[in-house]
Amino acid sequence: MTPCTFTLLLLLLDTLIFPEYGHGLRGQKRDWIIPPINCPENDQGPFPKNLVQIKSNKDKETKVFYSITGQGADTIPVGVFIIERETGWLKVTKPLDREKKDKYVLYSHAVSANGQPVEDPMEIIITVTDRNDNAPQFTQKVFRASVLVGAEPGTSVLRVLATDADDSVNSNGVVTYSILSQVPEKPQPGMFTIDSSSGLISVAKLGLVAEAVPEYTLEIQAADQEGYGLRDTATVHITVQADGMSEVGNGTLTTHVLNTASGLPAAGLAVRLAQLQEPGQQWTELVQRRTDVDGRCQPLLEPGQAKSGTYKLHFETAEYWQGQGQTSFYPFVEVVFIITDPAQKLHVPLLISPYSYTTYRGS
Ligand SMILES: [Ca+2]
Ligand SMILES: [Ca+2]
Repeated sequence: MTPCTFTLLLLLLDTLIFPEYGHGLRGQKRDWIIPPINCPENDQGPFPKNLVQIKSNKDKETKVFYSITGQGADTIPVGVFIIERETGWLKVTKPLDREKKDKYVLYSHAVSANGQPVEDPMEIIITVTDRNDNAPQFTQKVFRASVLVGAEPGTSVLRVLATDADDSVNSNGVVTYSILSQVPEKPQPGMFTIDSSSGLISVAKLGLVAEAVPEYTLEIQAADQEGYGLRDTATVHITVQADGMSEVGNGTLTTHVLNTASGLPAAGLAVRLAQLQEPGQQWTELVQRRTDVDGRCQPLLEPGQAKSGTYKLHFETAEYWQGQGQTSFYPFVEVVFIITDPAQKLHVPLLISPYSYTTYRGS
């Protein structure tokens, strides 16, 4: 019988015997494998609860007393594990939480009545085994995204994320995503799909028309245990966006923001539109937007909404650069302009770098 199967057998009997050395077999000590003791988390007791009985074969010759040291025994967290001095029963005193600590390393000691060690200290590893005691959690309750009108199937819209504190080695901590509902179900259900493992939402079918359905609302789910365990839901609002400047109607005010340092659209940048209340110096905020992955957002003024007057576009540039891991010379950028002809469409873009910005009047 190999030492390994020997100790395994001893564990099945709930007893862990100090390995015996000697017998002329040099190096045998290193070959001994003490298998970890499994202790499920969140056990409801009653406590203290027996885990394993530690035993020294020296007890045939002399009275043996047992003790344990290590994390969870005599160092913080003290007293999670105790051992009965005379019987050697190792016990756990309270429910464990794998998500806080998944392994304890203890040492068991055996001494004789006069306090002399009768064995070398034996390492005992207690592995806290997982239970599915955490539901997945979406990082946001509400997600927003936009997609261009007529987008082809396969076009990426947004990646959502849910986390689960349980063990990702088993299915307790692995999240499966799905779409529960789509409102409205026009022109048909299933316009979007979600990758069950990555959380990437993409267009599934042709037929996204802004005039017909300007916004879709999806109810999405994240569930553990292959999609059948604990779950969380979130809402995704997807705006169907007219294609840039070309399809924006007359009288609308639009913007886009370009990061000239990277040459890429500036996504996630907060934009606010305010109008000057004349006569006077009072600004009235009209609308707030956030740029999408294309650096664009829904029109700030819809057709027919614009009136003659003085307007101000406020761009939260510092927040954007912070998000890029950079600092900006400008805490924000404000562009003030006058609308004289409300029927004329107006496009006011902003090109930014950490130390400069440019704007112009487009159409
Ligand atoms: Ca879980
Ligand atoms: Ca758990």
